Formats: sequence, C-alpha cells, structure tokens
Amino acid sequence: MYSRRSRPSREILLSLSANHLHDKDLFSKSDPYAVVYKEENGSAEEIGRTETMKDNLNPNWTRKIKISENLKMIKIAVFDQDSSSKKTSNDDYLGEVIIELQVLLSSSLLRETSHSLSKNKSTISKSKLQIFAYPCTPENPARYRFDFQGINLVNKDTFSKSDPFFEIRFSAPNSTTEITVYRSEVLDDNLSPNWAPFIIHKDQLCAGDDRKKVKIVVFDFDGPENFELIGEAEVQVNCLHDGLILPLLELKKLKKKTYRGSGLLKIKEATKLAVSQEENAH
Ligand SMILES: [Ca+2]
Ligand SMILES: [Ca+2]
Ligand SMILES: [Ca+2]
Ligand SMILES: [Ca+2]
Repeated sequence: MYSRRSRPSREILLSLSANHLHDKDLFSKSDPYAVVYKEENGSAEEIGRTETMKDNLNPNWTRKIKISENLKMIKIAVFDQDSSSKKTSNDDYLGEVIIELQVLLSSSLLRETSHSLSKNKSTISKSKLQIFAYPCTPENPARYRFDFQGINLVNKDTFSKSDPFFEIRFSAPNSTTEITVYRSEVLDDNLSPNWAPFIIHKDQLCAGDDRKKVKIVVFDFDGPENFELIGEAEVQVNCLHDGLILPLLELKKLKKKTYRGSGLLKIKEATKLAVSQEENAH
C-alpha cells in the first residue's frame, strides 16, 4: 500500500488589482480596498486586507495577502472606504468573488486571472478583480528598512516641477508577471526628493527570496490614475546596501544620442533588521 505522499503546505501570496469599479463617492472617486476571507460553512473569517487607494477606480494594490494553500474556499470583497473604522459595514460595498482555492491556484499560479466582481450571482458587472497567486518561501520573518532619495530627476511638468513617487516591483517566481510590492508617498514639485524611510517584510518584497531582482520605478504624479515615467533601475535585493547609487533610465529613450539619463536613485539606507519576537505581526 502506498500512502499519499504528503508535503509541507506552502504559503501563497495573493496580489490583487481591479478595474471599472463603481464610483460610490459624490464629489470624488471611490477609495477601494480589498478584504480576503476564509469562507467556511457560509461564514467568512478575515485573513487580511490591502491598503486603501484614494480616488481610484482601477487600483493596483501593493500589499500582498498571505494564505495557506490548504484553504478550501476564499472570498475576496472590495469596499469603498468612507469611514476610518475597520468595520466594512460602514463602507460602500463594491462587489465580491468567491472561489475554490484549488481552482484559483491551478489557473493563476503562473498568470493573472480576471474575475467578475458581482453583488450577487445573477448580476453581471463590468467591475473586474485580477488575482495573481505566487508561492512564498515559508517561515521568513526577516524585514528590511529602506531609505531612498532621488537626485536631479528630470522635470516632467510644464508649469511646475515633477511630483515624484516610486514603486518597487518584482517578477514572480517562474513568471514574467511584474508585481508592485511597495509605493511611496508623492512629494510635490521636487527634483531631489527625500522619501520617508519604510520597513518591508522580506516575503512582501521578494516572496522571501533575496536573490530576486527588484525594479525601482520612479514616476511623476499627475493624478491618482495618471502618472508619467521618470526612470527605472534594477537591482538584486541582496545587493542593496547603504550609499548605493543607481542610474534611473527611461529605457525607450536609450537609443537617443542626446539622452543623458533621468537622474539618480540613492539608497541612503538598506538594513536587514534583526529578527525579534513581535515580528510575526504584519
Ligand atoms: Ca462612498
Ligand atoms: Ca473618494
Ligand atoms: Ca507631469
Ligand atoms: Ca508638479
């Protein structure tokens, strides 16, 4: 008799984005966030939620939700944040998807899948939720503290200066899908921005594998769904160190003889933090 070979269960990260969300704010656009629930016998228990994106009907959330691959059913619901409380009942409901996890994993482990966000089974909605699931190296409590600065960024505004922010992106294991894992604040009219330092978990940053390359992409913010590329730099996570300076390039301009780059990105600090006991909380 053979017994079924059991292997340790993996952890899975869910990367979520949505488009064509309903506008549920009177004087601005919806401020969407997504909540992932474990769905069991008709009751739903929250596992995690994304950050809120202000005035954006096509959000690409950066915070990844970690789940065990052993779950049977999950529900992902999207809300428009109207109150500061954590209670979803105070917010406008934008729709949900209920999926069997194995079905989701078989279709979305190597590519992004799109799901209709409906309010109930009979309605067809234009709103879509995109899900990309990818494995995470388990038991990885490490965190990093980063502090980034832009130097002499190109100006992308006509009547003022660029309003820069940056995103960190990485390509998921065995996939070319690029995932945004961090987005900085916007600093207005500033060509040498000193962004706020931040702490990020290794699993969120690179699915726990620091041999992965990350891309740091700097944009000029013109509006919540409207930004211009300033330039990008690529670097392996374990090569990030204090004082590292990376050229920011707009790749499609590289062929131009007159192109001199789009400025520099200085890594003022890249510290791997010591593992402590309170680390498990995200
Ligand atoms: Ca609202
Ligand atoms: Ca709003
Ligand atoms: Ca601009
Ligand atoms: Ca500006």
